[in-house]
Amino acid sequence: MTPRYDTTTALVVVDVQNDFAAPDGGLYVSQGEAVVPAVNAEIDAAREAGAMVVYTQDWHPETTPHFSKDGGVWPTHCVQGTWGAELHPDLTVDGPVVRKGVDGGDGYSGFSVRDPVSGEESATELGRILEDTQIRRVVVTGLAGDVCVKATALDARALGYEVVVPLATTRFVELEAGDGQRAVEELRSAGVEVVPA
Ligand code: VGL
Ligand code: ZN
Repeated sequence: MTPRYDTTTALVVVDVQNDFAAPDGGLYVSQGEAVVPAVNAEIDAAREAGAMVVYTQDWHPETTPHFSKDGGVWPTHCVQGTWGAELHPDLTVDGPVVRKGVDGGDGYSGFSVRDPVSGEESATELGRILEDTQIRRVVVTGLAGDVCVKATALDARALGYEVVVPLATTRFVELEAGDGQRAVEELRSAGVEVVPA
């Protein structure tokens, strides 16, 4: 089901990038390519209603404690300037793109960056973009549902927005089996409206 859009609603499209959404991507999320038409349909609905669309892009340096080769948990993905970091070629792009992870932090949430060494958090432009346009409701879509979509939706809730996550527009990476189901429960307990696919 498509959430309703209006000028106080923002659609946030999280990390629909080749490394997550293409079968030969560096951190392919199973069925990740299936989110592209589903997200495009949301983008069309949002644009028709005059709602803003904002994109995030995972944008890591070559070396970061985010990657398993450097002591983290993830295979190398979304390295700045590479094919894998590009937004999926079939995604409709019409709005600002906020890059995260740029400084070597994990950058899970579109709203904050965390310094990998000090652990200190600071804000990205996403929060300011939503404040400047008087947004009260945020629809969070994209990849991956149990990582960056979850972190972005939880931060949006913490910032006081009404938050909707349509499951048809996301897929789970499941670093550990059950992460997807746990993410849905966590989102629901935080007051996020999780729309069944
Ligand atoms: C993501 C794992 C590592 C995501 C980003 O976009 O969900 N997942 N980096
Ligand atoms: Zn990443």
